[in-house]
Amino acid sequence: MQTVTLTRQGQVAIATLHNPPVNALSAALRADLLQALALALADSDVVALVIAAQGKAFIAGADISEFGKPPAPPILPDLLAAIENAAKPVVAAIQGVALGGGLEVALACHARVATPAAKLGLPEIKLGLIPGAGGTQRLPRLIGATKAFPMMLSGEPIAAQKALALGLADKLVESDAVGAAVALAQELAGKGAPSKTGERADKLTAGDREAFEALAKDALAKSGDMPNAMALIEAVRGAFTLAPAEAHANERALFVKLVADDRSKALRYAFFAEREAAKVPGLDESAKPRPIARAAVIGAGTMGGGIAMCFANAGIPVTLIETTQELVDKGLERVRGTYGFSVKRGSLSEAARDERMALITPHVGLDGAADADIVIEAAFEEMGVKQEIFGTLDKIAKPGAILASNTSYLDLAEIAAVTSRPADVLGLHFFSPANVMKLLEIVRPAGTAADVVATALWLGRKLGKVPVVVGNCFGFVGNRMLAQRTRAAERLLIAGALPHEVDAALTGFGFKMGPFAMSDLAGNDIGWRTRKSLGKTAAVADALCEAGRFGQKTGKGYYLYPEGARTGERDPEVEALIARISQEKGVTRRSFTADEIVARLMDPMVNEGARILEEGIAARPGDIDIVWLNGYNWPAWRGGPMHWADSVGLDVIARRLQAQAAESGDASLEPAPLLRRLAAEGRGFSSVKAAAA
Ligand code: T1G
Repeated sequence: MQTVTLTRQGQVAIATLHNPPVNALSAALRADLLQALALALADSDVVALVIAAQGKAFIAGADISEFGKPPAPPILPDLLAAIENAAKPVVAAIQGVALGGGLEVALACHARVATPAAKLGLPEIKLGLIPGAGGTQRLPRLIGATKAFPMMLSGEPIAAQKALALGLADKLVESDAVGAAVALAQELAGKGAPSKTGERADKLTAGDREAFEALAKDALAKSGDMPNAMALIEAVRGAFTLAPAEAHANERALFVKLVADDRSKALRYAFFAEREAAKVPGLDESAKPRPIARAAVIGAGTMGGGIAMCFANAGIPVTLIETTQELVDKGLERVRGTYGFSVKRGSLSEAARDERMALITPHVGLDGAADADIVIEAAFEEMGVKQEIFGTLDKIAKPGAILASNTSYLDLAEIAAVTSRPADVLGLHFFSPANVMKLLEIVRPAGTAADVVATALWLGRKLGKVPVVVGNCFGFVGNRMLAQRTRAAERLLIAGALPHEVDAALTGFGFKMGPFAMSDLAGNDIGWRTRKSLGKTAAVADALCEAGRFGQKTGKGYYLYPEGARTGERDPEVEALIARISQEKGVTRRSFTADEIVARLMDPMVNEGARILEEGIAARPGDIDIVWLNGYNWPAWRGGPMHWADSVGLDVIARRLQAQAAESGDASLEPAPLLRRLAAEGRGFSSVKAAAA
């Protein structure tokens, strides 16, 4: 047995799992655990068995990388049946996370001992699945469906203390879970045949069923469009309506169907892509993060305040700097107000709010950054302004301090060039609202030191972000691709589509908002200012701004917002303006289907993604997908633009781009060389291996 060690304490055998890094239930671990169980049951000197684990996790669940491959025996349900039907008591000693199949192993045991560090959960819903090894049966039988169903629907783990209160854990011990489990196992051995969770029925009362059905109805109203929400309800309902064996078979059938569903495949792909993104090819392994005890943020606007909140939320003191007392007070008030919403919603206690506010020190003047280990500039998006700030910071900041800009598309090398320490300069691109959006683009100009990048990766995780290291170019990864979608959306208006049709096509694809509603929300003048600074034009977008139609903040943009409404209404004036521009350009307008709109918006984005890969701006296609999943609300169950492109077929996308390039005369729509090559070879982006940045 490679992954399980069998030892003895008195008459109790102990099977200790060691399958680093998180004891995922690989085929080898399942086989070794079954063998250890058989040895313990066959040994007449052994009266009971404890299942324990080495490392930070008890068991992190099934081995997600095995899904989609033919299941190797013993499949998990069979292993769990062997545990539950054992003639001798089996007790789980849970010292870390017991998730998914890991908790299902513990549920098949006859008792469970946990330490305070343990967390117990069934997160399968987050992978587009449901528990597939008895979780939807044994958990309701142990704690009642009214408690079990919300745990499985949210996928969030619970702490050991709460597990004890629910009856999910039998004992909570400060440490030595194994010792306590051995004692409990010995005790159970003297009480005859062990009681099987899967056969308990005392919690599944009529009242529990009624309460569960009410929760199920509410869940369907909220996420009925996800197949696994419905499957979870059907599986749990089986605990009330079917005999145990049938109910387990019903759960398994529902689970196996979901494993094959493209939405689950996309979520499982994203799980690994997010972890891969943290590995920067070519980054010096010996580079260690610099200590970050104090931060400073320059600019107390929406972004600066949000970034300061990220540090305060992570317990890192931060100085929030502005040019005048009035501006810094205003910025601090905005932060206090944002925390106030969380307190009102009940997601933050008043004490926690006060603690976090106390970590944010307002200050007027850049000298406030003198003692910071990292300074993040979030000032006006103009190169001159940024260079002036960095030139001054260079004289104020202490040696070794990292100087970062939150710029969303400007050249970090040009910013670094005005300092005497370019190796300490990089981009930390947060996404608005900075205290909410997960994505952090770590923009790495050529001269940035390896330990500065390592520090940024560490800081990203410390702030609870999803960090992705990207190269230094206009718009980096996300905004560079977004610019393509924005141009495509403008082209569609001129070719014949209307704003509400384009927006509806994207919300139908799974986005929360379409490009025009989003632009009205953010302010059409932002893009207008950028285009003017770059000497670019967009006929419809410019015409709206010239008419003062900046969006919600002016009551009208692509849509009308009567009396400050948050949802726009179609505006005949805008539609007449668009038709007039088409005419001026000699374009005969035509209608577009939702599928055509999606293709015309997404294909140019994917094409830009291919160029980004060719230039080494992103190390791998998965990094691009993680950027879009965490920074732009790309629908999670579609896996990101590059994963989506593979699902469409790169040959299809290449052909559509060629047709668009011919139709529009815009050569930039021709397929990028990488896209063309992969299409010709019948490959997908998933076959592209990571390249050193
Ligand atoms: N399978 C395979 N690999 C896994 C894994 C898993 N379940 N969990 C983690 N890893 C790898 C991960 O890819 C990374 O690899 C390394 O372990 C460290 O992970 C039948 C069907 C446990 C809280 O959804 O939530 O059971 O990059 O960086 O931040 O009903 O990993 O080092 O090569 O995340 O300390 C249900 C998923 C599965 C839990 C640890 N279980 N894992 O977090 O480390 S489905 C889950 C996590 C299932 C049953 C169903 C976290 C963690 P590498 P990490 P971490």
